[in-house]
Amino acid sequence: MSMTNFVNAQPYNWPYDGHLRPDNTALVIIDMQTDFCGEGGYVDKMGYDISATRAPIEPIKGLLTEARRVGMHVIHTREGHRPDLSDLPTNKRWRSRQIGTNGVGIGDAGPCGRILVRGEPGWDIIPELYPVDGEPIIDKPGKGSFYATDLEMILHTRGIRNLILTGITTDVCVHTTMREANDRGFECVMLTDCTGATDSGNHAAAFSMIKMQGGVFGAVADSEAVIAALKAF
Ligand code: C5J
Repeated sequence: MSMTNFVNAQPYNWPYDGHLRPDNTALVIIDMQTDFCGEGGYVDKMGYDISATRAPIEPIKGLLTEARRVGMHVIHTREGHRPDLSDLPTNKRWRSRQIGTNGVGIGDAGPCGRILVRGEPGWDIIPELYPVDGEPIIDKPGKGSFYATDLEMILHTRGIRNLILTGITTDVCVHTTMREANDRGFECVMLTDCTGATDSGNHAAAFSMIKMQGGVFGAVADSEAVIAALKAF
């Protein structure tokens, strides 16, 4: 007899085939870096309200504890660039200097060090969610977690096919990662309370988009539903 295990999700219970197991599933925590949710970081300096990008910290913490308890894969990502900025497209840098930062953008010095530059304090993952041994960290130069990284190889090597997507920001790096993953055949769910955006309308729209066409990119749930499903293990 084959056991099925689902997360209560929309627009379908996730994963589609009921094969949710700690060994074939990863909790992916995207870009929970000081630059995106800390005081003096990039998002703060742009003038956005960091309470929106800090909101997922506690829900992710709860889910992370449960994921570690059941031995599920946990993968972290960080957006950032080499100190010589050789992997920073000039248009990305130009655009980042346009809004609210007095010309200070990616690669420039800010209160938390050079913005989104690898090795700088603001670039690193916040202490509350810091990875432990055995949890891979994917350093990515773009918004998606697959482009110019070894994430896909790590997922295949570990036999992972289901991805639980969390982190910031909902409409940028988390959504881009979901789209990249979906096109590669990974079965994805994104969690409403474990994500955050700099604009609440964009946060809501990001989830609305996922639910179109029978779940065009996957499914939508919250951490409570995932934790309930993980109680089986
Ligand atoms: C952004 C991200 N918003 N992690 N990055 O520039 O979503």
